[in-house]
Amino acid sequence: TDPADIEEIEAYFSAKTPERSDLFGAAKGKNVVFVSLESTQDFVIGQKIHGEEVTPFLNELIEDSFYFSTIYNQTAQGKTSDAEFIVDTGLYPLASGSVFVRYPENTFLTLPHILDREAGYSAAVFHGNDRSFWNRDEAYKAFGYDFFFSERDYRVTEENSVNYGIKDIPFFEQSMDELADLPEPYFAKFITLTNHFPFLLSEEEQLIAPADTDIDVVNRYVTTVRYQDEALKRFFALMKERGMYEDALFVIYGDHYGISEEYEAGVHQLLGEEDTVVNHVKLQQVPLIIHLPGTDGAVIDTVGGQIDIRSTVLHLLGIPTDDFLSFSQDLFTRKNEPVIFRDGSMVTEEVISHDRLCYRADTGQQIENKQCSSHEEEIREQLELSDRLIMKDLLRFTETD
Ligand code: GP9
Ligand code: MN
Repeated sequence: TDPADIEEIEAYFSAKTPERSDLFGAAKGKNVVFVSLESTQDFVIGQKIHGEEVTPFLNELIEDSFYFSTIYNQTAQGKTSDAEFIVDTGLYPLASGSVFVRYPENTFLTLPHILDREAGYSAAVFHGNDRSFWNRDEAYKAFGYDFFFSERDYRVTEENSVNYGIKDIPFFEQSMDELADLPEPYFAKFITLTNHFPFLLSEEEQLIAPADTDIDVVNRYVTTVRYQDEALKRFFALMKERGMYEDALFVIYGDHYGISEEYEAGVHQLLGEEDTVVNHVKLQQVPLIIHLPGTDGAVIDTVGGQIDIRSTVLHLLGIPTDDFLSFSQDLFTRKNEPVIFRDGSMVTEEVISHDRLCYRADTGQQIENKQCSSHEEEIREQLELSDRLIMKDLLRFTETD
């Protein structure tokens, strides 16, 4: 490796100086609890089907949370593992495959590493699937996780599981003892599973009737999202029961779309909207809810991406991000810069690019390509630098511990 590589990349980042909002340090020293919501798109938030809310618990939680209403998922082929990678590293996923599978031996500077180094946090992941899925058991070692609770650590039966494994309610219930035992302060990530394609749930467990669009996948999706919402409600109740709620900062985000383009007509039908390019792009939004007990909430409509979650959390924890090589920008001070997707398309507050065409974000009207192309160089540069950091394992030349 040419040492000029890392110097060039360091120079790129040192030209950017993060700002501080009044919320810098508002959650200092708190335990950090992440919940990665399987296949959860933002359109379900506040949505009603047959007059009933799909996410009653989250809708209520949002009242006293920071709800970031315009956050795009930036995942590619690595799906859940891409979301994890993006959030932990502030880098972009690869154009093909999953970093977890392709580069598990790399040196990365992740949220667990930073929290450990700056504030002595331990780090754990809770997930009901087999530990080798997405090569997590290997990747998590490089990512600085001290504990990984997976399928083998849960009591999984025929009745308490569906599809990929243990259902979300018993999953949270059975996680509580281990969570309570983690050395504090801790960073704990829960990855839900029940709301996974093809969205299966027995009729007795459906807390809302399926939707009635022409697409069955979409109709079922509503029921598994509703179930997941109930699981979150249970989790928060358990946190409160055990006196663990007050000391935690909760960060809840959707990992990627659940309804692929193939079935998307059902979503447009459900939302009563047209099947347009811009509506399709907007369906790539995922919820991001940050809940800090005792702090008033706000709806923040800044356009951002999953990549920004890391700096936003560090901001709340009072950890400066100035010298970290990442593309993450804290969402409380984020500038109107493009949110970049792996395929080179992007969104800003004003414009949306998709398949090399340019649209107005508000009306969806197609506009001249030059209204999008001013960002092209920056997009190429970011994706190229990110790829280079990963593929040449350049972070091993920086201090990570
Ligand atoms: C499996 C879960 C789902 O462990 O993370 O994976 P996905 O198919 O969404 O990437
Ligand atoms: Mn997923």
